[in-house]
Amino acid sequence: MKIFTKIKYQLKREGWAKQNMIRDREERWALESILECCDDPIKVAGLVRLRLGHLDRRAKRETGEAKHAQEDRKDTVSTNKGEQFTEVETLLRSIVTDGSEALRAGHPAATVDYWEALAAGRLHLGGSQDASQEVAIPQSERESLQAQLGQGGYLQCSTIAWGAYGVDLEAIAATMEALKQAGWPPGFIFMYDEAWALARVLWGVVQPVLGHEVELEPSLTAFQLSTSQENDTKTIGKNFGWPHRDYNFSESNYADGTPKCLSIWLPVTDATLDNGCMYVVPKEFDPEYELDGSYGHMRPAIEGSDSLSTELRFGFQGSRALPAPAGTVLAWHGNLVHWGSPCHCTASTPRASLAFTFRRSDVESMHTKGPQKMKKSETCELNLSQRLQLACQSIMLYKSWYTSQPSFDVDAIPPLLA
Ligand SMILES: O=C(O)CCC(=O)C(=O)O
Repeated sequence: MKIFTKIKYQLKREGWAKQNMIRDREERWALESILECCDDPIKVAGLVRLRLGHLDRRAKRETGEAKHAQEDRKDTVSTNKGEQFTEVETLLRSIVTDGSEALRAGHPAATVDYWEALAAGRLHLGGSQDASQEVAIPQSERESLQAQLGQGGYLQCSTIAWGAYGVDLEAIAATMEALKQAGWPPGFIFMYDEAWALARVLWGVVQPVLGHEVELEPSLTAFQLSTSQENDTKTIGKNFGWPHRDYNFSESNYADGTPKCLSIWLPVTDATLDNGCMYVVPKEFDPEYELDGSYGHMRPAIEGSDSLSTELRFGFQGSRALPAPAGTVLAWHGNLVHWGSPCHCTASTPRASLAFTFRRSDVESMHTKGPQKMKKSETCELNLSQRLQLACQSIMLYKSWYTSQPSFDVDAIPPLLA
């Protein structure tokens, strides 16, 4: 039996490798044909439409297959849990597209007072916001950050005086804890002005490092861990513990290795070996760093052929833990292998952190059903409803992290349903 499982697994792997090769070849043909007729816009538009037609067809088939698989799974789990899941997911989806209008009439989450009271008045919603304030990174520091990034694929910057930009990290951390106590996932910290003031400061770090104007992807999220004793399930907002890449090589770099985007991770409590810090694999230890056509590129860690083994496809000996005091900006290339560790029972304060992706403004960004990428000035104009959309979109974007370990914990968001 064991040998059959192994053969099946190897065949599957070969299948993936073949499929990637075929897709790359197809992509190359399409792009070359477009290049050949680029002085004829009508022809170019025709070829692009043809190509998109194929991609849509494929996406439809894959969504259909995923839906079938989900329905099959649903039949095998308790219908009770299945129904609850659908109710929450349906509500989240409608908030992503319609904002606070999707909440029942009179829902407290549609009011500023509710959110400000939850933050004990320490954070605000709807105050005046200022996009003009800039963080000025001295040239020598910029060069040192660029050198760190170029060498290892990641950087650490701990020189930002957050208080000077009106960002009280302690108040943010306390509010994330209050959100947790009230049943809200940590991504709802983006309901508050101060989380957006923090994001705007990051523009001043990312732009000089990438040497280009950048925009914020709508995939921002937040983490609020609990000690393993308090909660050992994968509820929303817990660490992403499997080694992974945020994007593949070509989504995150030009062909010559110049980065198109930067993933940013910022702890608002100290992040320690005890309470859950980040781990990275410096690119020198990652043989698949650039190999986005290969089977393992987006699978640096997967379950092995039996339930007790894990298959790792990077030099794990070179992995590095990055403990970081509150307010340290960690950044990495989108294709760098990384993960976040859980909070150990010995830790007194579980780690809380925020995560963002900034992408060069001349590069195509991700498209979502809800809010799209933002310029710095646009983050000053987000109202309560749009912030709700972003927080719910974040849950939907990352839900695979929560479904894969035992289940998507609907009980983590009762306030939305109340
Ligand atoms: O905070 C964590 O546990 C993981 C963060 C992460 O993997 C990410 O932001 O991409």
